[in-house]
Amino acid sequence: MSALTPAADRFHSELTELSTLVDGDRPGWTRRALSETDIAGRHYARSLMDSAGLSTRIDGAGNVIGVLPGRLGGREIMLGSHTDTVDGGGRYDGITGVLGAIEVVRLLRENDIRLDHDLVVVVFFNEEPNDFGFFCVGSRAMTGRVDRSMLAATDIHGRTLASALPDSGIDPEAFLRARYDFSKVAAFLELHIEQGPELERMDRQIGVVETITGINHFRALFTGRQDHAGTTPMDVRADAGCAAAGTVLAVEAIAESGTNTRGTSGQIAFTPEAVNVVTARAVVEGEFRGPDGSWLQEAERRLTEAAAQQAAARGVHVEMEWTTDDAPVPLHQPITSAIAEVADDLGFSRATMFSGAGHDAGIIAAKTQVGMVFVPSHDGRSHCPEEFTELTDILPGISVLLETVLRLDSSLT
Ligand code: HGY
Ligand code: MN
Ligand code: MN
Repeated sequence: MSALTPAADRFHSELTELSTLVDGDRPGWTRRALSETDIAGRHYARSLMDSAGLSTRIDGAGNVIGVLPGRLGGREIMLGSHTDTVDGGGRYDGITGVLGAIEVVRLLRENDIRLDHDLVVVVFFNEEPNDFGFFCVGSRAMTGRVDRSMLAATDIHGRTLASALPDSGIDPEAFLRARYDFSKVAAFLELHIEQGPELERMDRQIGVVETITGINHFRALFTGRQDHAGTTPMDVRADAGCAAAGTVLAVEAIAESGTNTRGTSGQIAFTPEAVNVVTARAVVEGEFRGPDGSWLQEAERRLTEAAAQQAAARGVHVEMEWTTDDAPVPLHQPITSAIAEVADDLGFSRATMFSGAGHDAGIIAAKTQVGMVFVPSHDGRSHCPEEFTELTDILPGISVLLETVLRLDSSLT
């Protein structure tokens, strides 16, 4: 195995370089999709893919796709993750899996190992939620889960996704047609940091993901009446801000009623933003997550009702949109077993896990067999600037990724 040991220094310097391509006006390590820095990040990843020997192209949805041809041709094993981040995010979410996949390609080539399958590496466009209410945008386009109504979705300033995409070099019509032919993909693997505390708590090196959480993402728009904060009596107000606040608390209460369920209102905006004006318009965006699809449907129903009550009690109008409605995704047993076996054979401790984070792997799982390899996150922190994984904790993940590719290459057709 020693010849196939990931090059720690190389990986570390690339991780440093890519993670520091950040938006200087934002906190943390920010490289949001649809921004200049995201373009720079994907450009950098593509240059590494080119120099690793992949033939690269960008599809209609902004996904960077690199191919290392195999001996037999026509059948593929696909690896991938993303390079965009949340606002104020961390250095490891996404890029660990992108750089890990590129490292796998290099190790194969440096050791003159030619796979039977073509090895395809994908940098998925826009994995994190964008301002239009969508996430995993590139993988959805590749799997045909996008439509024209998505292009018409607006951000809080009224700009449409269709008008934002060209700034990232994406033609909206090409976006709708950017389907990938998954009939030739035998398996998909994604390496990722855990983003939670379980592996560290259990003192395990590798997480083998069994299920990826379901995510129901909402946007609630409350329209009330703008009035003077000092002269308008409480009983005649239509305060959109209060209806929004009641909805935020309903999200918390509903999420607390389930097992391993989560509810978060991560974004709220009041218009106008003035301390002495009753709020005319409020927008709350948030989501429910959990391992049980029927609970998510019930949570969706309960929140829609709660928001309607909060609005009606104040003479406020509400429009509730559920922009994504992704059921929990069980990953594929032949692939998860292969990952577990590889981890055991390489002498890494491991655990099977539930992923509370969403991933492109969950979208791709509708089209081919999918497995995910997790490595620990220090203190379980993620989506924050403190997000950290020791290099010595990442390298076992790359080794497992590589060895799983080798095994699947010989066992899958
Ligand atoms: O939001 C998520 O779970 C992921 O990190 N994109
Ligand atoms: Mn993330
Ligand atoms: Mn991620």
